[in-house]
Amino acid sequence: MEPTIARLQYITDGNDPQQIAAQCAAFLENGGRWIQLRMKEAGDDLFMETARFLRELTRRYGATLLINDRADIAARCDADGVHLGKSDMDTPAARKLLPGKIVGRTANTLDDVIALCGSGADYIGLGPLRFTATKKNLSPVIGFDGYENLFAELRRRGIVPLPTVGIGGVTLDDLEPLSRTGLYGVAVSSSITRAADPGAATAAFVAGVARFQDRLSGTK
Ligand code: TZP
Ligand code: MG
Repeated sequence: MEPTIARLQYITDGNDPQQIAAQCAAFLENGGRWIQLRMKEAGDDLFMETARFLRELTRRYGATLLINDRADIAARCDADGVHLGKSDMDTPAARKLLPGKIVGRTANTLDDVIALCGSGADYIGLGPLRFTATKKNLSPVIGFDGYENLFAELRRRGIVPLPTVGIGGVTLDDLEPLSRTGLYGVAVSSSITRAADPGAATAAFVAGVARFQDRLSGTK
């Protein structure tokens, strides 16, 4: 059976387990059901400990937990899958470590998206929409027109993309225009993490995604 890919994905920021736990709890309490644990500067033990904690927490809510970059940590904490960048291990290698789990991949261009279709991955994170300080070594911004043109070109070529979530500086106000482009959903970090009230921000995103759900790809 195909895994269900959430239309709202929360990506953690920073390397402080207490902060991550509090933000993830707020996300889950307000209806979020997909968390990607991204700890770029944590050592293995801290990453593993945080992953195990979030595994317990997400299970209580029936939520999905993905681990960024590290299929080995995903396997050890029994996460639901891994999100891999372009320079990480290939999808077949990840599948060997994580049989039956979700493998997501990053794309920044039309060519990346085309290469990932039929690659065995389950979903694509495509970005950045705009500049964001959350990610170092950011690829060139795609923008709203960029997404629209990219999906139009896929249609022109008769290519049906994997479920593709937009990422990179996504705000609440972006949901409406993004829902017209051909995206399946969004992945958000700072608009929730850095909100004055991450729980209220989550609730607004959950409502926003539901509001524009009919226009998102895969629902037409
Ligand atoms: N990949 C592309 S942009 C990005 C990642 C992980 C960061 C997303 O975070 P934010 O704060 O929503 O821009
Ligand atoms: Mg990566």
